[in-house]
Amino acid sequence: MKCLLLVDIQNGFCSGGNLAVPHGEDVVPVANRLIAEGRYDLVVASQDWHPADHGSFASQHPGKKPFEMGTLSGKPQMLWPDHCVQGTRDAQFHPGLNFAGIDHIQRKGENREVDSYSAFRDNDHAALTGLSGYLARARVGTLDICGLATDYCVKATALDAKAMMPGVDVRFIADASRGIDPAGVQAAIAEMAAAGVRIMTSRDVLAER
Ligand code: VGL
Ligand code: ZN
Repeated sequence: MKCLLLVDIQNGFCSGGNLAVPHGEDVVPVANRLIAEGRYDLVVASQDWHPADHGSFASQHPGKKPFEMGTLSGKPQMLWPDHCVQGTRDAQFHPGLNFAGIDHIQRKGENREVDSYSAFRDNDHAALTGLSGYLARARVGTLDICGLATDYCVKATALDAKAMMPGVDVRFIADASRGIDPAGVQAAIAEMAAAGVRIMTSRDVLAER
């Protein structure tokens, strides 16, 4: 089974969003092409889904500004602008994304005490989202990962896929992803490659027939 995992392609990470990734919306047509022509058996989308008082928000830390480091449950935490609050437009999938082509949605980041970059588990690794069990039950053998943001949620999701799903061929689709910081993107790609994630383009994937 071949699965496409679309990470956080939400308004909040696109232009006009509360935590906009530069050119984030550019992943939408590429994702749609992969959904339509990628011959996937399964398409899963993760959704950052925070309560309004989530502890990763700088607004919850008096005197702190977004993109400063702070602490959350005693651990270092990048503090973000309020984003992807449950039930708001910011948390909705980008309106251009082929929503009807998505088979399963995995929400994350609902516990205010811990952030969850990965679609598989919280950053402290204490609680699983259930995605690894879902993909294992579906007998997924190839997992293609793309979306937003390469240097945070996409990277964490790909590394966890390698760590938690031994034997699964995990691939990162570069042109269907965008990152927050260019240096961070380069480092993230190196880290994923070192962990055994295969770095691909949508062209490579669509040429597999
Ligand atoms: C993300 C920071 C905070 C992401 C989510 O989707 O990459 N980054 N929440
Ligand atoms: Zn978030």
